[in-house]
Amino acid sequence: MSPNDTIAACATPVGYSSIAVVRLSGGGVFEIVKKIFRPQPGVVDFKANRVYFGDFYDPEKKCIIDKILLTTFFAPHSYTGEDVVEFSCHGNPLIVERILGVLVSQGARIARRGEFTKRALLNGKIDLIQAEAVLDTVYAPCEQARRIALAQYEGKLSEWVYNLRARIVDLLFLIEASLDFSEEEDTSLDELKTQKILQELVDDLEEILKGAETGIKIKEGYQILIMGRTNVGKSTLFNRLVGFERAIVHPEPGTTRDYIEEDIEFAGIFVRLYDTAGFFSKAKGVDFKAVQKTHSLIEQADLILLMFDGSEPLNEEDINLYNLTKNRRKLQVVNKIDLNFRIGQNGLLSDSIKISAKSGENIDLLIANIKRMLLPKNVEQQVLITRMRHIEILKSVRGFLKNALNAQTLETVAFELYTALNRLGELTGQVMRKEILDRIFEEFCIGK
Ligand SMILES: Nc1nc2c(ncn2[C@@H]2O[C@H](COP(=O)(O)OP(=O)(O)OP(=O)(O)O)[C@@H](O)[C@H]2O)c(=O)[nH]1
Ligand SMILES: [Mg+2]
Repeated sequence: MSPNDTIAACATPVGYSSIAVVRLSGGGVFEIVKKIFRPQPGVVDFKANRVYFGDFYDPEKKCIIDKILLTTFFAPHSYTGEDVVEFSCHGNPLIVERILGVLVSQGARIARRGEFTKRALLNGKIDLIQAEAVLDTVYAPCEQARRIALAQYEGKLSEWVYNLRARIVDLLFLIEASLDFSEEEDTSLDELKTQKILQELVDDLEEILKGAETGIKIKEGYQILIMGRTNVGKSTLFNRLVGFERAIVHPEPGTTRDYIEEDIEFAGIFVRLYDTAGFFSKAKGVDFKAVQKTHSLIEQADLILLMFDGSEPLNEEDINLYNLTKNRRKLQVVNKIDLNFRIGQNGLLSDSIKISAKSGENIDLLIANIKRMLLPKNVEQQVLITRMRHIEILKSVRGFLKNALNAQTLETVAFELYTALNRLGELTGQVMRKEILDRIFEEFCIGK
């Protein structure tokens, strides 16, 4: 089928809602619109970027399906780069079905997953990184992820890649010139200069790859473990952070056995929070099992909230726990500050945060500290990568540039640089491989 055939899909979720939006894009949009849309009197022709009120009409059954708003976009100034209209109809699945049925009977076909965005890519409206960012914008699980997705959609990461690309091209140009006219002095490239440029490129790649871990975590979620001996108030804090009575809280020690987890967003970060069984070294039977379960989570946690009971003196169990988690990123949290303060002063509590999980006192402070520990300081200014596909490509580009650094001849340097450029092209979509495109657009929903 021609790439310019006309595609239709509902862009809003299936179900009852105040409105639903059906999109139509392609070469035959306005021919179809003329047959199925009856604007209110006075409208003679359609202009770009306007909204028209009128009837959606079924020309075969000769009846009105719904009163709608029609929004117009003319090629190339639309999302897909083609003529596009959006029908805002009442949000009833029956109406949407009828509208799509009429559009198909008038020559459109139902769009495949992500096909609108794919057309935007093929028509040069956006590059592949931006297409992926569209998806990330729709599915961002937290404020930070939304911010990064938007930055990528606006082209921040692409810009970074194009800049790297331009620097490689410049270097190649110098090398080629030097190879072609090696006798002429002013074009000859000295080895030190090549090495210096290559090293700068490698350094920049190292830096962006270093930030990738943060990017992936922001998108996929940080794991935070609440730990402490029995009864210090772990489940009380857990419930407070998740915002409802998820875990049982009880004055008796040993209440929580299996760990409990909830996905939440706080301070703009997406987090999987775990409440665990109270830890004690001489646990037996089912308590021992519970402690083992907690143990299994320590390694994978991005942050441990190690809790202490401020109303009791620090004891051996507390110290054991502190030592057990010594090499992990953690925050000491002294709980129950609404009671008499008996825990005393101890070096290991010197930078602890004092809270009352029960009353909520200082929870804001705790959250601010969690954010400070998880997110790098300048995260808002950083260009972050958030996809394995990007990481893999940039790692391989770094590999080619390192090969170039170690190459013996300028010809080999040039060869490695060409290979690096090719890989970078895959990142932005200048080099397109069908299976990669298919995999990316499979993740989209229909209508996007
Ligand atoms: N006064 C006061 N009591 C608290 C506070 N946090 C928890 N508690 C009480 O301490 C007792 C134990 O709380 P939990 O949240 O069940 O403690 P836990 O650490 O989950 O206990 P286990 O699951 O048994 O290890 C309950 O009676 C809570 O109401 C607090 O900040 N102040
Ligand atoms: Mg508990």
